[in-house]
Amino acid sequence: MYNPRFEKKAFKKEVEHNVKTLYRKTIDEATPQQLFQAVSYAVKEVIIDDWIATQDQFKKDDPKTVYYMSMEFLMGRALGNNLINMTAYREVKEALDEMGIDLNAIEDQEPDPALGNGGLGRLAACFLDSLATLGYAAYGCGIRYRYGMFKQKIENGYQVETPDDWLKEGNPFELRREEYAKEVRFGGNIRVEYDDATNRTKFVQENYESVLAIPYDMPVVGYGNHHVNTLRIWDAQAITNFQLDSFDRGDYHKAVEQENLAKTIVEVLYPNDNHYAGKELRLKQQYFFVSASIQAAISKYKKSHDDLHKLPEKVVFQMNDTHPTVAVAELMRILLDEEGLGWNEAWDITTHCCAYTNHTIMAEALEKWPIDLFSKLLPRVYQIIQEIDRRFLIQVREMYPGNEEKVRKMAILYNGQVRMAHLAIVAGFSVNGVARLHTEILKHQELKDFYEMMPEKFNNKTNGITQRRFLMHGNPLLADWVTEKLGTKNWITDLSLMSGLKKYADDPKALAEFMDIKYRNKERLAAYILKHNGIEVDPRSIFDVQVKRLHEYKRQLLNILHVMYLYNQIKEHPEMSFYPRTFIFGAKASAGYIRAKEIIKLINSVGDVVNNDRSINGKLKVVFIEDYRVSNAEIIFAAADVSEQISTASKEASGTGNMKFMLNGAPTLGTMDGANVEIVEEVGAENAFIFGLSSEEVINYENYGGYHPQDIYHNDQDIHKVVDQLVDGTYSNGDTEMYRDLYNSLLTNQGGSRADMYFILKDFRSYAEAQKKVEEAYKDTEGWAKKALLNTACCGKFTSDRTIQEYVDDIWHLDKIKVEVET
Ligand code: 26V
Repeated sequence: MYNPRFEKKAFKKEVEHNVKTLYRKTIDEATPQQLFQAVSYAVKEVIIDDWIATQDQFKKDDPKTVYYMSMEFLMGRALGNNLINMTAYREVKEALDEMGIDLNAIEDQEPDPALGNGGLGRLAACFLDSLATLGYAAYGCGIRYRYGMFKQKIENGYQVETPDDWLKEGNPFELRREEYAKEVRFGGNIRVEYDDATNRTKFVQENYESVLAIPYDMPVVGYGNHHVNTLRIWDAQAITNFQLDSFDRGDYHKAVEQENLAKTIVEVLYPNDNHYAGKELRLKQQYFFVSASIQAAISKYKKSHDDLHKLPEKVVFQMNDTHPTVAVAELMRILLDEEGLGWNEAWDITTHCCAYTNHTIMAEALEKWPIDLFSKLLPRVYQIIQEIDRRFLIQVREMYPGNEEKVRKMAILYNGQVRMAHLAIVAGFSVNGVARLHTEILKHQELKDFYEMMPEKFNNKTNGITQRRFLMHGNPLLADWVTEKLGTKNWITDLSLMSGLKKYADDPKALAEFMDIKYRNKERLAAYILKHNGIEVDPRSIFDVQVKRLHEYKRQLLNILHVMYLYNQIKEHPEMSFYPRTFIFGAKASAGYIRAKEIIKLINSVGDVVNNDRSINGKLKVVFIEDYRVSNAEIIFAAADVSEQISTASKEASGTGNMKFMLNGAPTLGTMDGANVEIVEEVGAENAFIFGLSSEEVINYENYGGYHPQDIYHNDQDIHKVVDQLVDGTYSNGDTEMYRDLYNSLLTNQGGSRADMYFILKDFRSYAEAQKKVEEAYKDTEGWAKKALLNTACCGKFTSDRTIQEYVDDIWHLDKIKVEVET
């Protein structure tokens, strides 16, 4: 697709012009960062035209719009992605080449916008990409954190966190939109007034603190369709001019407090993944961006519509987990208190506008706010939740007369807490899980009572990923090969076409080409590892990769214990045949998650011992890639031979890394968990390596008090040895205490949590056998190539384009837009 607006001569001129006006420099004098800025502004220039055209089209067509409400958007770098989606990457690369500028080096100057933790935030980013590509009207609504996900350094094998100052050099793609600012109020008390004129009770919030929410808009460029949606993230600012109630005007303390409130609210992303801590500031963040976003959506609606009853025809709020669930009460508040609607009308509108996605069944991630804290911070919102709860419980009692157990289990307010998931389910018209197995577990275990009472709300939307970033941008060699083999580029927007590659599964030439591309990507990763870790790895070895957040349920510990086992095997049987392996890890641990940090240290310690043992002839290497993030993920997926997806069955809601590996031709070594189940269904069991307990088995053990890891420890010599090596100093320079906690976690019950609650020892043998099968399979070069290619060929289902189309068909019912631009 030729894009005349990136015509080389004009584009070069534009870059030169930008370097001159921004920095008073010539191209030769500019630093790489300055070149990044200059190029980005040149790209933005073109994006803006499409952005305006898209918004004009919205005005004409008045389409239904989805507001994707999320505390996290893990967008990754914008420049390369925008160029890809504007179908200008190649041209711009050439233009810059001619100026002596290397586009890759320029891209590396961009900080990763890391406004998310992991799966949930990256999913939101993939969804925005697909929404724009499919031509739907959508806003991402979130927070413009001053500091995103921390940067991870590994010092002496330990994780050290440093702040992610991502805005330091300025963000060329954002637009500050002061004129759309909204006020958000916290705390104080509610005065009830009777208004004789209207015959209504009024609720007036007094003595509150407030902040001004200022939106920053970032363009979200669709692929090749001139469609540009908006990611709107809110910054907070103190209210200085029209501040303060009259009685405390001049109150210096209050002014300072409001200044601080504004600063702290958006200061930093909570770096927890799957762990709820009940921090007041977190609730402030939630209400802050939710209130601002809902206010903005309503003002926008009212500009061209006069009947709020019809809001559900034009607006849908999708709540990404329970984090934005105050949205339902905030919408009620606006409809009741500001728009003067009655309860029933307001409730009818709200329950047709809000939908909820659940992303985890981990009990420790469920949001339950202490009523005390909640009602103090959000007094009016709390009153509304009380009324929602009161009316809901009447329904429960009607349906289950005399069953007070049901009432207790389902109440929104219970035991001094506000249960956000219950609120989301009661007020939402749709509740979805993120993979088939996950949704089934929700329906029949975690949310059983709700499913029984309102089955029509429940539905599944298996996650997906965008092939634009994770193949076109991350793996250009394979992307070009796919285009050549399929004879079309259409897979870029229709991933089901990948199935056309199946016919090459027995074609030796095609298989060799496929594996040659894999090899070149492994060389690229090997160079990255040498540069960043100083470790030499052999691209001919099997690249066995586990990259994801560090969490016990994801079982990085199982992986590294198995590496320790292999090392023992090689040492004990030096003559044994062993195909060289490189185990690659990447993972951030939440800063306060001690055990996760111990596991990082253990991985690095095992690496130190194994990588420096000359006696094993480099058969085994262990690499921990520092600061795993979107930008290096792209390089890692492209280079992987084996995709480690080894969570305890039932714990990983879906996983999305699994799909990125598959797309890039890496077979899954995994449990029957999350979307792995559907991956195996698509690619065939013979092209994956499945092991371990099933989710039913795990749930059964859990319901009947766990299992006895000691039995395994005492009966399996290899396991015994590996577990003992945690405390015999092998990996800790003789220190027997360094990994004592990990050792104990596997063998002894500990206040409330069972020994080996993630079934690591239970699954160990089965994992080791599956690993053995990987080795055997890899030795058969052509057989392996076939498996790898079939993974790429069968990944069609896992595009986020498919996921989004299902959300549109079943939940959102959006209208498609066609943006017309003259070129
Ligand atoms: C939860 C919490 C709890 C409160 C403190 C901060 C915080 C931050 C994030 C979360 C979200 C945990 C849920 C989550 O990330 N789930 C992941 O969602 C992915 C996308 O659906 C899915 O692929 C992963 O399997 C699932 O773990």
